[in-house]
Amino acid sequence: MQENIVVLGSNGQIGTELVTMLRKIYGDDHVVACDIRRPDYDIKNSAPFEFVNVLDKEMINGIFKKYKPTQVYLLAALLSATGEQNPKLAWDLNMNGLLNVLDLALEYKTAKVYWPSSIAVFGPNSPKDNNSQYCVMDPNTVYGISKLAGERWCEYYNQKYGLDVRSIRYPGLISWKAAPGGGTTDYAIHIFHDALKKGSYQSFLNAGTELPMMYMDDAIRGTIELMDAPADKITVRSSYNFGGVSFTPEVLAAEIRKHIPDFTLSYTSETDPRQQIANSWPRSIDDSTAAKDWNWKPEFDLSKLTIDMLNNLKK
Ligand code: AKB
Repeated sequence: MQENIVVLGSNGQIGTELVTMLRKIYGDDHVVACDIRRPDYDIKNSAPFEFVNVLDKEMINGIFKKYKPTQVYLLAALLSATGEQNPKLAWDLNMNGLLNVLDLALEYKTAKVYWPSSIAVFGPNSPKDNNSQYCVMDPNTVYGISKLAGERWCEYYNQKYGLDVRSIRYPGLISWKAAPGGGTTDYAIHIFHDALKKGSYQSFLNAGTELPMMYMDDAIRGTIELMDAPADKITVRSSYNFGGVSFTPEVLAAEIRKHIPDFTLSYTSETDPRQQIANSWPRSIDDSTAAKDWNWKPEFDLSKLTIDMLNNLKK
């Protein structure tokens, strides 16, 4: 069957790479990129782009009507750090954007919906290591609260209305193509840019702050593998734990030093508000359910992702 795919929030860190990969698989004309920010390429002579605000239900309705998508990816969101600066907007965008899409997907009988969750669903009383799929979850950021509530809505629409909605709890995503968008894990991207530009980096997270991370290539591959998995293999309709690698700023710096021997790492003298968010998140994730259900296996370890980041940023 020919797929028609709509990606809402296409110009962010994930969307930029997901759209490219989906267009490679399904063809340019079958993947519609939608965002409130216009892309920096020529829209008239390129694959389809639509200006869409996911909070405007009429506007999204127009997209469903025009393209009759078989798959919809909803990526538009405010992340952990920017969410804390504007909690009400974060709740509105992260929650009402999702409900708008779930309702329209039912109305237009969209075959599959994808919506990303995050390790931000865990909180200060969650375990710290190898967090299981189902453990205490008491997020204390508005981003985490909205992601946990969104997961419950996804499962609800699946169980009540039979909507085939799929989701992954992303860790911090490391990539070089598009800038990250206001997260707590963004230091792990900034460090590469500064290592190449200045030979030094000042981290806003403290030494010893270990967090789950993943290279974008793995994240995109895993996302598409989940969407391609047969529906009867999907046992989690809230959101799958998804693991890659875990490291602290100093471990990452030591890896970078293997390629840039003079690279130095320091830390901000004032405690950054993002530290408190990082402290509430786990160090590592148990993703055995994703491995069992749809054969998830990451390919990039710390050494491989460091080499790939540095090689691509040098170009
Ligand atoms: C963030 O730091 O907010 C995101 C995330 C882990 O969801 N990268």
